[in-house]
Amino acid sequence: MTGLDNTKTTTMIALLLLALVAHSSAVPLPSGDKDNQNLAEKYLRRFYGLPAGLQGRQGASSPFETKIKEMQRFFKLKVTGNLDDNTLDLMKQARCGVPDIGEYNHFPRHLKWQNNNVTFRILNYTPDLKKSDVDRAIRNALNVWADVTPLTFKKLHVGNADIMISFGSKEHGDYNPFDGPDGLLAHAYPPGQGIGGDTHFDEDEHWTKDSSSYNLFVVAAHELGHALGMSHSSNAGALMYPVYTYTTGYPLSEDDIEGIQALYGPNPNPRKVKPKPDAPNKCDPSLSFDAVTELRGETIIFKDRFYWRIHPQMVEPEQTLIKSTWPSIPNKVDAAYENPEKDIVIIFSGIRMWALNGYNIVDGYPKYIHKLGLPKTVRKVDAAVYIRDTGKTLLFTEEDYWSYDEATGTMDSGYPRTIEEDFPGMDDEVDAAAYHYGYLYFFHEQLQYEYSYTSRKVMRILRTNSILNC
Ligand SMILES: [Ca+2]
Ligand SMILES: [Ca+2]
Ligand SMILES: [Ca+2]
Ligand SMILES: [Ca+2]
Ligand SMILES: [Zn+2]
Ligand SMILES: [Zn+2]
Repeated sequence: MTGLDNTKTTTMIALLLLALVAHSSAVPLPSGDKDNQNLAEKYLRRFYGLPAGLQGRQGASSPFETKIKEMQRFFKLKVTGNLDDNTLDLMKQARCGVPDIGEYNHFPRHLKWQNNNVTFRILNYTPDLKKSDVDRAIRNALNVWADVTPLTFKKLHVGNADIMISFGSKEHGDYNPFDGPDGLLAHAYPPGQGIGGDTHFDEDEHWTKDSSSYNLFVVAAHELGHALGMSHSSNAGALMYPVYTYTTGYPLSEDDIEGIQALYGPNPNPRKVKPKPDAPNKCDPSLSFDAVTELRGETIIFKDRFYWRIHPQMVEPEQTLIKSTWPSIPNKVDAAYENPEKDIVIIFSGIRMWALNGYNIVDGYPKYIHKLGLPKTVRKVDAAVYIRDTGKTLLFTEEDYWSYDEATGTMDSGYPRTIEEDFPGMDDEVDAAAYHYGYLYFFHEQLQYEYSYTSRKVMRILRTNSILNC
């Protein structure tokens, strides 16, 4: 504090405080809320065309509320018009820089290349990867689209190509700046002259060929979709979903294929591709579950490549790709259960199982399910449930079930027994099972059976998706 006496310091702090007070809006917000509000406005300006300038923050039908509702509709969140936790969480996720809503996209719709032979050129390389890895990621990303269309891609080394690909950070020459690490990952322009088709990656990201950071192939496949004329999809299973999610295997879903073929038609020499199914809809009356478990007070429901997370404090179940949370767990979960005493969740897929502690995979997994004492003839577990009152885990395999003693780590003798005999009133197979306060909940196809463990009978039959607020 040399050169400043105490009085001066106090005056300066007071002035600073005054300045802060003068800057805050009529309804003061704690600083965290204010940061969130700023983030939300930036997000809605960028992706939903919220007009720039001072916003009427509160009150019905303000532009802010209108835009937040638009975003909530796009992402199939509960449409509250408020900056609730689910909405804010989504705004914080890494994503593509292209706007979500057509009319606010800066470009006319349905642009496509007039010639099916499209050229591309890689102008510079990221230092994050070997040059050959970048070449391969871009080529594979283009092939994803070439597989299902008549398009072909020719690489140029000099001159002007239709799709000019480059890495850059912050302002990088198109007045459409990137933002440093995370947030915006890349953007691309729809087909057309000049900048049309050009595809830019944020060099402030760390690009990888695996799941350790942002995967260049996955992001490139998405961006090149824009470069071919695709816009964003609100289907969380689609490659054109705006939020980054790591996936393996052929990245297009049926929704993406439909979109690109509407522009270019199918491949006259179709290659065999296995499209990813679209995200399951929680209120589909024919919905069945793959697996259900508790996880530290939340309920986790697995279905196809996704899981729903139901938190007691959350209005809407949250749907996420399994791979985006646990890249090493297969896309299909057969069964899962929680042992809350050990604070562990076991996830089964085929003949292997993984253990989670919270959301983290425990070292030493996967292990073979036969380690539990199941015979080698069992190739998968249909459902698993831990009965707190007995310390036993029931494992369902086709029409049988087994009893595993968690304390001794051994399979109880006398098993398997048949589901039909021991659980009268139930179907003879189960998809998923849960246990709460003396009741077992068995899910099979579209139905959920509430079974009293003590009186050994079915008390109620509900729809499977009733636990998803449908
Ligand atoms: Ca171009
Ligand atoms: Ca960024
Ligand atoms: Ca980088
Ligand atoms: Ca199952
Ligand atoms: Zn995008
Ligand atoms: Zn750019």
